[in-house]
Amino acid sequence: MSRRAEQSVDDLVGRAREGEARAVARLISLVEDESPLLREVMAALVPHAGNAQVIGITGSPGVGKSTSTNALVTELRKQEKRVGVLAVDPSSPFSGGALLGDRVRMQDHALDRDVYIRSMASRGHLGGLAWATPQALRVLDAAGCDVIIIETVGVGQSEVEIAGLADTTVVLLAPGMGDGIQAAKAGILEVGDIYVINKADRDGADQVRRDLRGMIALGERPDGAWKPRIIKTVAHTGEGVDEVVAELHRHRDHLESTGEMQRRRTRRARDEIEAIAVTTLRAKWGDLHGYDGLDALAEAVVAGDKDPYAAADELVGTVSG
Ligand SMILES: Nc1nc2c(ncn2[C@@H]2O[C@H](COP(=O)(O)OP(=O)(O)OP(=O)(O)O)[C@@H](O)[C@H]2O)c(=O)[nH]1
Ligand SMILES: [Mg+2]
Repeated sequence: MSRRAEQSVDDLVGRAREGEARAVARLISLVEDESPLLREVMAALVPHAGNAQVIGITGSPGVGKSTSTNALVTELRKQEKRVGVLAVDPSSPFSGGALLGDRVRMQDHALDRDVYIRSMASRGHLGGLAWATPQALRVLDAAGCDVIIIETVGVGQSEVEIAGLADTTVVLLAPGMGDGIQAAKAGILEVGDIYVINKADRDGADQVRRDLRGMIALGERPDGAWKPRIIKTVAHTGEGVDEVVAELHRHRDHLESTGEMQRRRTRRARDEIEAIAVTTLRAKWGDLHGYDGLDALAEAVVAGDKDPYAAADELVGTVSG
């Protein structure tokens, strides 16, 4: 990279660290656009990252994730924490639409310098969520966020995937949504560090709690392991949200004192390295479509001179070489 580009990346990182929202936005855009500056940006962030507690919020559509995120931000701001929110839509190539509603539900914090809210769509990326989200997390972390909340929009595999990115996973359930069955199906009973029964102002919250408690109790946990608590909240009034925040802090202390934080982060970094490496390889593969050697290999397979595995090995040798 040219000297000028280097200076501007350093400058951007410096301004992001001072809490300038525009600089943070620009850095995340460089991630989303897979900018040629990305490697440089990531290298510049290294000395500043590693402090933030990353919290994943998962749960069925409409369970109250955005409302709860908004309430959590309010509570964390009372403690003067700098907070980042990443709303990730893994299925849509657009950052508008459904995410617009989330913005509205989080608008309490629109003018707060110490709250950074960003919507991200990750479908355009080869590595999807696994690739782009950790890089955006690094930006927010380096920008000085004490806590980063990731909310996924939409359903499916992504809910469990997001748990892989978080230090602490909060699973939201609510009465009247058939959540008991959904929870078991999505495997979120294994990933929850904190369970929240939201919409506790509605009938049936205690029943959901009983069902959930029964299901959690079924899982074996070794001595000294974290025992997830179940907390009832009413997200739009903020009731119970202080308890959730207290539990978030307690979980962070637990992760740090047991070495589990280090283990989770190492596992996450492994996934991240793998996703980047695979993406890099795939990009090289793309270039190989125009590679004459591939035609020659294909002809050899058709002629019966080579089996496809041997041909593929030869090709992989070329790609990695
Ligand atoms: N009665 C009641 N309604 C709530 C509560 N929390 C959220 N809601 C309402 O439930 C609806 C969905 O809330 P959201 O926060 O958008 O839910 P979400 O999980 O983010 O939804 P998606 O992002 O679409 O998956 C909204 O109309 C909220 O006002 C609550 O504690 N009690
Ligand atoms: Mg939402």
